[in-house]
Amino acid sequence: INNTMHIIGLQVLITHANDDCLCHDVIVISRFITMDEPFLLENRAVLRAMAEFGIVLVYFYICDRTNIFPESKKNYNRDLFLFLYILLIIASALTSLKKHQEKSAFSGKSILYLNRHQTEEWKGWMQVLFLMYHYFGASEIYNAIRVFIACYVWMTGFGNFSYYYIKKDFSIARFAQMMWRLNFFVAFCCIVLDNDFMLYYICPMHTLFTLMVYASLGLFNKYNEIPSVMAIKIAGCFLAVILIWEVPGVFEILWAPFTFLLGYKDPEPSKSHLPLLHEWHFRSGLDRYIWIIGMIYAYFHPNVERWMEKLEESETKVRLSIKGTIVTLSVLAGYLWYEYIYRLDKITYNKYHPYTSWIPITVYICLRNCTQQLRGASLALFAWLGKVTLETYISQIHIWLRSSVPNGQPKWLLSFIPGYPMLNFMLTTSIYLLLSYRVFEITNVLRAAFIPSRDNNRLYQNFVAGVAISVCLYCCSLVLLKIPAV
Ligand SMILES: *[C@@H]1O[C@H](CO)[C@@H](O)[C@H](O)[C@H]1NC(C)=O
Ligand SMILES: *[C@H]1O[C@H](CO)[C@@H](O)[C@H](O)[C@H]1NC(C)=O
Repeated sequence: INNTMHIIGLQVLITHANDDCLCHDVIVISRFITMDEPFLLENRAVLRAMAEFGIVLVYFYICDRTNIFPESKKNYNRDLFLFLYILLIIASALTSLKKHQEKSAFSGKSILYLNRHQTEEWKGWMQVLFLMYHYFGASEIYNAIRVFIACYVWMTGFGNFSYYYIKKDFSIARFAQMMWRLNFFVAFCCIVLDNDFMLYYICPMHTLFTLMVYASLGLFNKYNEIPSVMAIKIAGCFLAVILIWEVPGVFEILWAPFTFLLGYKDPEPSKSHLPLLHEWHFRSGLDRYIWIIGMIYAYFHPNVERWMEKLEESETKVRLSIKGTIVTLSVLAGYLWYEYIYRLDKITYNKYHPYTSWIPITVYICLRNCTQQLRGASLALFAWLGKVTLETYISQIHIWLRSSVPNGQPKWLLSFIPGYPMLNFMLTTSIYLLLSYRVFEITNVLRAAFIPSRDNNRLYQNFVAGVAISVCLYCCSLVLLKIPAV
């Protein structure tokens, strides 16, 4: 009876608290500390996700910052590299080829030519090569990796533009959810492993370009439908990029106040003389234009889709000749790009990259969508991998490869079975993929728990509480760090 009274009392308190909301977080925390059973049961999924996340981070620490598990050297062999990649494609084609029947929104006749499966599959293709490039140290495909990163940034522009343009949802909650998705996991990795944010350069880069898309569409968003306004906005984006990246000195002045966040110092002695912002300048500069290209493609997407639908309905002869021309032109453009740009050495290539990376992207898009069959099919295994690119990107450095020291580039491989490189590859890869996928789910569970979609007041409360708790923890750890020194 006592217990029930207690619970009823609490419940009353909580309903009351919910009314004016102010002390909601305090109540939640006190219920947690007192181990209130209904509370624990009610929030089982969230608590479990938090506990699991903690365990994952401990595992990260053990693998990368202690010497419990040995490390081994990277070893590149083109034959093996290609063998593994092609094997994966074959396995994936045999087991996970999917045909989609999503119809176009306009006439309902032809298959939608840009769908999520395709973009995710595209990410998967690239992610696998990107990861294998790191694992085997395949430095000969450096230029291809630069193109892949450009593709991701292109998709950031494309996806975010389409979303904001069509849904017009510029709400704080939606914005916070996106920032959470991009930065939650990486923030904890930085804290636990004492790394700079820039070690995971993909995250700040995508955050920046997402912010830029958000800003360019969000400002005066009432007028987004007017083509001339949109043209001015796109031109504004180009001008901003030219000003920041092409005019010498502007970049440094603009970003200097953010050095604490975006600075990076490579512990490698040969690179430690570089200015702190060098890495940020280099990485963000490589893909400075491609997000705008992604926005432009997204803007014209409905027109192209309508045009393609007409094409599918036209006479066979006309259709085949138009498609034939497009395919021939794409292949030719791709070949010329490969011959004259891709094959340049790394340093020269990087100079041309910002201005030419749209070529392979456009060629891929044209070829991937050229027939209805191709458009409608995708490999689910690659799409699955494409969904967790962010997590696999971050985790690889610590539980698949090894950097050993704070801020270190992952130069070694994590080795559970010394002497058996292939078996070890299999084992570490399985654990690594499993954990990455789990972290992806955990991020979503926690996001739903901490960022309410419709209640801005709650969101604000959570934000304040989060900042307060972080400051307290930071102070505690500062004190703890001082103790042994005394
Ligand atoms: C916006 O871009 C980020 C970074 O690539 C991505 O994670 C997010 O899903 C995009 N948002 C939408 C709505 O496509
Ligand atoms: C064709 O497919 C890709 C993904 O494979 C997609 O991103 C692209 O937008 C599609 N087509 C066009 C013309 O945009």
